[in-house]
Amino acid sequence: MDRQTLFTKIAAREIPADIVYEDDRFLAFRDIAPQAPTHVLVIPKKPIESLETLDDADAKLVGELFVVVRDLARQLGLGNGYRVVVNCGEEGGQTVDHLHFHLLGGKPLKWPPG
Ligand code: D5M
Repeated sequence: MDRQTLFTKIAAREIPADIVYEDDRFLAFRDIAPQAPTHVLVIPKKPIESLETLDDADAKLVGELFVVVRDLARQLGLGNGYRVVVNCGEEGGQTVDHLHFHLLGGKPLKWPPG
């Protein structure tokens, strides 16, 4: 059986979330602790642990995830720009062991992040 994570539980509707997009392979929902006016997490439903453990065989899946992110940014009105972030590992600030892309926008974002 596939590994369960907080995010697979959201996908299974075992934990509530504000879902903004879903198809058979991907899910997007609003972050519970938004760091920008728009802050959405986009995940593959496949429970890939992190970018670090990504299989080469999943490269196409991740490329397609980027297309979902692009389309969502358009749908969510982020025409003035946005940021996509993947936190990886402890020092990268990853707190949920299920690959996720943060889509942030709706205000001018500062650089660099902390
Ligand atoms: O990002 C993990 C993100 O997951 C962090 O920004 C909070 C968010 N989070 C945690 N629990 C939930 C629920 N239940 N709904 C929505 N968002 C959630 P990381 O890059 O791993 O630090």
